[in-house]
Amino acid sequence: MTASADPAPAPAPAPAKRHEPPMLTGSGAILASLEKLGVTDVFGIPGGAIMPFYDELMASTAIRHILVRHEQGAGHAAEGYAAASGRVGVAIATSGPGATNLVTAIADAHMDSVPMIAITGQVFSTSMGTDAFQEVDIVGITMPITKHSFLVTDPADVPATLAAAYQIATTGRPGPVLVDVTKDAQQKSAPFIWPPKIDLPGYRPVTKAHGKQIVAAAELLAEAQRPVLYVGGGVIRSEAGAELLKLAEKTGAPVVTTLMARGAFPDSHPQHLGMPGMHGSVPAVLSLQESDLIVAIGARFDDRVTGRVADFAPLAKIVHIDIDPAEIGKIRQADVPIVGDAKDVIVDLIAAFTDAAKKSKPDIAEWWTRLEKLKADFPLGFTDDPDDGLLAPQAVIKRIGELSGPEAIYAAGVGQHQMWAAQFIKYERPHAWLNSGGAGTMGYAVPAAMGAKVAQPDRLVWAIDGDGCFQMTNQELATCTINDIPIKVAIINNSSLGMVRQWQTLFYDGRHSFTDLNTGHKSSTEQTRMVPDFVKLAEAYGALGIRVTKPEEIDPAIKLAIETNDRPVVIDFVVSRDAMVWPMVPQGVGNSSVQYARDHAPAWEEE
Ligand SMILES: Cc1ncc(C[n+]2csc(CCOP(=O)(O)OP(=O)(O)O)c2C)c(N)n1
Repeated sequence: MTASADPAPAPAPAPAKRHEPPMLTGSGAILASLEKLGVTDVFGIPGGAIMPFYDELMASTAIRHILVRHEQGAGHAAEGYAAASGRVGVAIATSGPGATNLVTAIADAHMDSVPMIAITGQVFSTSMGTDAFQEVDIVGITMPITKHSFLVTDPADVPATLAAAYQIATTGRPGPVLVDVTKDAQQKSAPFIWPPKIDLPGYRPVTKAHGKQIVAAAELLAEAQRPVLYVGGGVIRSEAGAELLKLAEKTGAPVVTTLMARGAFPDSHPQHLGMPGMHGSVPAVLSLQESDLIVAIGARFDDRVTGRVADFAPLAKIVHIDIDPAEIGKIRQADVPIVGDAKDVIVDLIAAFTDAAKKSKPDIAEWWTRLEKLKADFPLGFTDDPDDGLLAPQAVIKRIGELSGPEAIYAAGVGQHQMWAAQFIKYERPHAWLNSGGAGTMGYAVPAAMGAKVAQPDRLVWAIDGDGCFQMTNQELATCTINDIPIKVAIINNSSLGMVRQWQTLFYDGRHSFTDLNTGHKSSTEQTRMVPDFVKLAEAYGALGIRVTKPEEIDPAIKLAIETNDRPVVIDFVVSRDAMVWPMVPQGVGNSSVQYARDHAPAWEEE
């Protein structure tokens, strides 16, 4: 046989190796998705309907789970984590009461535009609708308080749903997204397919604003004689602090920062007038009232800022910049509406203003003369030596700020102490001030501080809390001690639900109906039982507890707290119960009648 001239037939090509996606349980897919999204810390509590996921979570080396003591704590911790770092916060709960315990924090995140993912277990899909044990329709309950709520019943849907949840929570106007996963979807397996691109029909947040609108805004700004930059929390969420500083310095306009925006513009800057609104500084409140142009940036004309809307800034034209088109014109008609991301819009506005200012030479010197007079006439102040011989709460808070500095993080509860913390601590950078602005949720401070400390372990983190608020979520001190999260808590203990008491004093003829908490003293001579004893409570939780009753003890206690990092610290500052938050514009009244202090202004005219 001779060899054939024909070449030997080539071997049949091996079938191309198909890359099979790995099979994962739904629980494994939740974990893998979170890891893909770069999540490194989550807060939660297990229970029946979320146990398959917790079983996976135990083995994760990439994700730290912090076992909280109440799901509300998980929610606020996720919020604090997000607000301090700009990253998404994640909270986990079981079905039924676990999920409903998250609701307050979800609503809070929704009001304050906090990027958050809440993952809840749901009963078996076959049991849904049967009033099964621990069944609630958490998707239905949370629909009005989330950007979106998903129900997952098929493990194959887990990756795309979590990718979408992340996208929705963190883009456009940030906010909370809930992902409810049935127990069978957690247990069953499916191929894990990570979506190459997330395309959500109907979800297209606008970030880049319309050029014509920017030019129109710039022209108004160049012509205005009494402009004000009214800055809201959107500037912090959009990381636009540096751009805002440039805009302010370029235009020379005064800046006011809302309760949600403290730190968006440095308090030390000479163009800063402080916080506007119900407890705002007189210069901030009156600058808006007298302004001829308000440039609102990431702010929403909240009723606590506007007072009686019909009387708010009657002479001002409005440029309203917001990423959420639903905010524009909601409360006050905008002359120039601008939908876009604050950072991008400000950059464009600076360029357009530079051009516009060449044509029309802005002159705001007279405006500044007026504003400087307001600043000089109405500085923020307080009575340093209350009649009852107890500590001045404002002095305590001021010293915490001075001794801790601008690099620290301050999370407040809700009430008088919150307003004093907003007024008397100097904020120089975004993400230093965390609070519940929109919902006003008592109990926010301790868990939010815990979350902030997890996100920013190298920063000093204070919870500035009221004796009422502290009693709503103080159980998270156990979480802090066990998980080595050494936060500092300052209880501004006025032995009462102080802010409500203040309203009772002013608007209910001093009838203090059910606002006495019996946690502190009525005066330095009339000492009462303190229930609970916050120092003993702190010690029971493994924290260092300190009580401060005299002015000379304030600094040493704060310094000791700052130096103590092997456990949380709680300082019980026993303060005067009669101290009031000033200035004040009461609800339903025009802002021009801002009252500087109780005896310093004409009587209010209520609606
Ligand atoms: C969950 C919740 N319940 C009730 C209120 C109404 N509220 C607003 S401030 C306040 C008093 C807070 O008291 P405390 O924590 O002692 O702070 P203070 O005003 O004394 O500084 C109350 C009851 C609220 N904001 N949140």
